[in-house]
Amino acid sequence: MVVLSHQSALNELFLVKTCKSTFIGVPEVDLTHPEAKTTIVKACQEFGLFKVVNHGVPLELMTHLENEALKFFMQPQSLKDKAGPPDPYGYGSKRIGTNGDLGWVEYLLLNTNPDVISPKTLQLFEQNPEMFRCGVEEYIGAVKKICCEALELMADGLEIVPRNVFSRMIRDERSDSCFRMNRYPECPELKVEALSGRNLTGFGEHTDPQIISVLRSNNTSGLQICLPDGDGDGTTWASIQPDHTSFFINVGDLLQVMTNGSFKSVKHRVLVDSSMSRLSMIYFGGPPLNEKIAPLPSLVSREEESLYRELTWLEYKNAAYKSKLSDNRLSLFDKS
Ligand code: GA4
Repeated sequence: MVVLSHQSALNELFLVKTCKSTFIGVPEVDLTHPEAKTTIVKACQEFGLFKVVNHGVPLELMTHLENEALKFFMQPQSLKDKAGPPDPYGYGSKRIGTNGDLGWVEYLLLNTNPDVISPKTLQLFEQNPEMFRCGVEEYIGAVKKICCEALELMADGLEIVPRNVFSRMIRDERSDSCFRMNRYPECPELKVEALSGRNLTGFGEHTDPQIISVLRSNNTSGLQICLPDGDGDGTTWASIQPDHTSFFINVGDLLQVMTNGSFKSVKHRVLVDSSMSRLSMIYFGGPPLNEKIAPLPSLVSREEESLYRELTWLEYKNAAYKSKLSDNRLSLFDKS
């Protein structure tokens, strides 16, 4: 019999039953294509996710930061722990948020305002903290640009003026956005017979609270989205083919609210691969904390059609951080 070396760690909290899931092709968008606005709107309404190709961000810019992140994660645990626990920013391992969620993941969560890579995190890049800081800043600059272009195309596609109705919140210097680097270590134990038919949860199912998220990962699979039409038991997970040259953009809760439910804040999760580690970097674009969020008047013809009430991002964010990962946070906006 094979003895599992990490059996106690691979406890029920991480293991999920393998359920039927297939790879789906997600809509691909070239932001410079004349039809881009139509494809994006359709994708946001149907899936809440699309893939950005031909974006012009050099692969080296992505791989440079990925390598810096890997250098960080390869350090001894005791060193990494000095950049934690997350408050919510900083280094975290296995614990996600503060309400008992666990995942087979280690991560660095950073606030994106320039001066907020905390000294405790920065000091860990002992050999070259500046290199890391520059890598992060350069990467965020590039991703933020793509994010704003996509948001402007969404406004065009929805025929909303001005077209910066969403992007202005991200461009605002008080924008409360964050950046996350996740490493999902491979788990060879998953191959042993005793665990056949089981998957390991890297990051449990959830929706992103912000406006929009831009993800880039290495070529290890794991990301799954929940499809709108269930197969009877209500949940169908679809795997997303990784593509280290592209970005994946998904709708967040605030964008679902502002579009009055037309765009879907897609439920997603990450499962662990048995033989390859997954490294992902995600930019979460959020508005300033005091920004009032409600369905846009131009998308609601009569008051009764408005599905959500108004909240500030601060109110929503505070409530979100008190919730469990899989909670339905959007219900806080519900009118009824
Ligand atoms: C999900 C999206 C982002 O990763 C995140 C996460 C945050 C965290 O890891 O601290 C949360 C989660 C996320 C939503 C509910 C709360 C807060 C963990 C958690 C259980 C950084 C975010 O903004 O919200």
